Amino acid sequence: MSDIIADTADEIRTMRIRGAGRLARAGVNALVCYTQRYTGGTLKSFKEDISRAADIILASRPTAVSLWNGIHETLEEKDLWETLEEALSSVEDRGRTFCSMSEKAASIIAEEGAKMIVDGDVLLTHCNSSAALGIMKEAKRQGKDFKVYATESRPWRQGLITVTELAEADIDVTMIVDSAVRTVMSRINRVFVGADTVTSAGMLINKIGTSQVASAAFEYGVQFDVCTETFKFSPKTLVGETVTIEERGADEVVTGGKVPAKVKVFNPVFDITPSKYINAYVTELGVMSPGSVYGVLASRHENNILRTR
Ligand code: RI2
Repeated sequence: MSDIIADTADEIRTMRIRGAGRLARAGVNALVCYTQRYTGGTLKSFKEDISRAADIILASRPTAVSLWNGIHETLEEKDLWETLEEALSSVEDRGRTFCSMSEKAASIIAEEGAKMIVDGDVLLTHCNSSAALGIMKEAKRQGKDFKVYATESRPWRQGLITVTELAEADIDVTMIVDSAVRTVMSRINRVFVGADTVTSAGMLINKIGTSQVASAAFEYGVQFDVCTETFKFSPKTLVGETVTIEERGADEVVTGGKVPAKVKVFNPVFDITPSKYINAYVTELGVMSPGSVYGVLASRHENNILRTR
């Protein structure tokens, strides 16, 4: 398989490309580049090759449904292709459209979410979500005066990226360790987090620790909002599939990878936040309740609900 497919899959697997939105666009873009460079084959060989390429990209990380949605959107017309030329232009056009819609969604979310921030707000965010940070940067650009607490987000410490980005945007930001969330919650009046996958029942799958942030927010009566493009809504959950939670190696948890003898390490990357803790999903279609997710998915997939697997 070509370098662009293997290299992109490797960059996603090793988290050099990360963040659910970004990795979906990178996976789709790899298929587009592969297609642009495809020479000398037949329609039959292209169909086999692009399916293999898609499988390699999809196997890179299992949880964020944005990648699955992006790849499936790009290859949606596969059964209708009649010539190689038609196949090549379909993949290119659909892939480019997915990436540009995803980027446009991010800027709409930034505008929608920024409306929710008022002067004096004290926000909390977890891990590193480009959707959540886009909202904060837009609110700052509009001149709003607010503060942000950001978790460290062990084991990868993506919180460092978050605080760096916010400080560069001149936003008042304080970093905390993950276990300080309950301690600071009395100072917080709104939580903004990102999403890796949202189920048809409105449950959130996001970075490990998100559900603890949500339950602390619930306990303190703090608004907990999820910032996400609707391509992170999972059509697979419409037909009863559960979401695979990625587990990664012990070396990410134990410094230097040296685990003491007889010690096991469990390193789940994401967790599940029940919909009862979530006030709203801030999306490119507007701000919606967890109960609205089913309707968005059902209307989008009503004709091919059984083909979502
Ligand atoms: P955006 C990240 O996962 C975090 O869980 C973050 O909340 C989510 O993706 C969404 O990120 P990881 O790739 O799409 O760091 O909002 O495991 O950037």
